[in-house]
Amino acid sequence: MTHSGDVVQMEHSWTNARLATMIDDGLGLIDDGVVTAEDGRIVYAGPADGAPAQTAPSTDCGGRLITPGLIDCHTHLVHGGNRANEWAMRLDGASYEDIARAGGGIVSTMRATRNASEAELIDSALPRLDALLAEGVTTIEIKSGYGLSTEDETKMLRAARALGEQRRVRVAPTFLGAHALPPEYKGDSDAYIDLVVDAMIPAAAPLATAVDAFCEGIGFSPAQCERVIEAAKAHGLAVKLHAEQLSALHGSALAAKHGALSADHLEHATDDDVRAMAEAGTVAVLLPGAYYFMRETKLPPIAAMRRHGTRIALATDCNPGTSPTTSLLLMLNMGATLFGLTVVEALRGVTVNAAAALGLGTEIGTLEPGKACDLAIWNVSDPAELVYRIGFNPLHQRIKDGQ
Ligand code: DI6
Ligand code: FE
Repeated sequence: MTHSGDVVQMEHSWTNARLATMIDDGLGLIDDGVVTAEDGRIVYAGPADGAPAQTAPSTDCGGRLITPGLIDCHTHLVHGGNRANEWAMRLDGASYEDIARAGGGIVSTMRATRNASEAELIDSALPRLDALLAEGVTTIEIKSGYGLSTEDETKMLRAARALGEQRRVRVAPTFLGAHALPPEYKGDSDAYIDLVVDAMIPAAAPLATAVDAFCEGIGFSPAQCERVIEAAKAHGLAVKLHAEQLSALHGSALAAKHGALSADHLEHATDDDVRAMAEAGTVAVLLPGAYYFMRETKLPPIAAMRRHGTRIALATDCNPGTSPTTSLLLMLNMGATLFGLTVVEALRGVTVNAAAALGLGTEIGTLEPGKACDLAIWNVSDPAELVYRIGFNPLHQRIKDGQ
């Protein structure tokens, strides 16, 4: 049948494929597998010998591996400018905190973001988005947090949503007004949190699905973040938190207490923090790109996460200050090399657990009937190859909603 000029098959099958369904606890591998989609939804994903009779058009995958489309569940993809100059300063010996206190850091990106129009923000984000899509990403979370005024935060969220219209990608927009204190507040962070709670969250609520905050010594205190969380919940928005990146303020336990979807970074999280997260079902989003780029040495407590059963996701944290990467495949490798994740943990971290970190666990993240037919088809047959390579992209084809 035909939709708006494009020829769209209502039903389609991908045959002769190795499936990594991500069902249950492992990769859910099926050797001679078939995926069938109808109207953008998976109707069958399983062994060829159990597949319904093939009447629909099909694609022979030649033994290639099919995973769920990859999910980058933590990005700051939309922002003005870049901070290559500050990176040069850091290479000359300045610390991230030194630069932030001297008016650089997040605030320098704030200025560039405020000075950009919505169209300019979209244009500058598109090449970054395209780089992620070229690696099989079909869903991306995009945070605001560099506008730091009601007008500029909502501009960022509109730009994030527009990216989802300009490309075939699902965008989960997150409001991160409590990212940094804008200079016009002259150190009065409580007054800024008043603005976030009273004006910004109500304005952002129709544009975002979640609210995040930077719970950190150079960000906002746990008490301030709790005010933001409560306002988010009052507006029916999900909650996420940047926590335990630079210090142990136990924001991750606070996130768990409020049933947050995720707490992210977590290098300084304690055993109690990650136990609370496991009990609440709050996903631990690990960001090895930031760990690497900041030359962090404190490892997130992976052993404790395994012991308590905390779900682990991996994301790029794509941002101009601490993780200027647009490669989720590189994060798979860094999650393994730097954090010691297994192939199963790394791949579940960019599929099923990343879906949970966005509250989209019933919609995406596994190959099973009823979910959106978002697929990444790879020129490999062994899933370990996706975690093993450094700077090589074996994507064969990306399918979003069955197309
Ligand atoms: N943690 C991060 O790693 C980024 N934001 C945050 O809260 C850094 C953002 C930046 O430096 O621009
Ligand atoms: Fe971040």
